[in-house]
Amino acid sequence: MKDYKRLGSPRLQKSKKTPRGASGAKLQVRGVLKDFVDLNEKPTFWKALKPLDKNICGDLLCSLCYHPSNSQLSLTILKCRSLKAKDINGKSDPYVKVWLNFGEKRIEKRKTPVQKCTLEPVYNETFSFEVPWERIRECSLDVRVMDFDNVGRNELIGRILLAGKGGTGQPEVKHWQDMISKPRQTVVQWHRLKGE
Ligand SMILES: [Ca+2]
Repeated sequence: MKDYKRLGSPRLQKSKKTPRGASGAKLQVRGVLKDFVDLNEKPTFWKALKPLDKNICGDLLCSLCYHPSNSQLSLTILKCRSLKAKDINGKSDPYVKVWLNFGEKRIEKRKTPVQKCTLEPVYNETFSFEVPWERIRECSLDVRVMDFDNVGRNELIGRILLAGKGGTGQPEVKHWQDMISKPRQTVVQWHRLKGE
C-alpha cells in the first residue's frame, strides 16, 4: 500500500488531449490515479453490517374453531416461517407451547413435537380444550414458539396471545372474534410473532 497522505489527493484536470463524455472522464481518472495506486492490487470492498432487528421473530400460521354443541375450542398449529435463529448454526429447534388461560390463570398446557434445525417448521397439530360458551370471552390462548436446547433452558423465539380482549395485537383480537362470530368454522390466519 502506498502512502496516500504524502502523495496528496487525486485531482481531475481538464486536458485538451482527453476525449469528452463519460468514457473520456473515466479514462482521465484512471490516467491520474495510476501514478500512485497499484491497479493490480486486489481491491477490498467494505459493506455496512445490517443492524439486527430484535423485533423480527418470524410468523405463525394457525387456525381457531369453536364448537358450541360440545364446548370444544380447537387450535391448530399449522406452521411457522422465517423464525429467528437461536443457535450458533444459524438455525433453531422450534416447538410450540400453548397455554389455555382463564383471565390471568393458566389452566392447561399443550406442546407440539420439536422440529430440529429449521426456521420453517411444519406441525399440523390440533389441540382441543373444553371451554363453555359462557366463558369463551374470558379465556385466551398463549402461544409460544420456543427453541429447544440440549443444554440450558429452552429459549423463547416469539409469542402471541389470542384473545377477545388483551390480545397481543389487532390481528390476534380479530382472529378470536372471527372464531366467536363463526362457530363451527375453521378460521385460519397468519400472525407476526412478538418478542418479549
Ligand atoms: Ca436450539
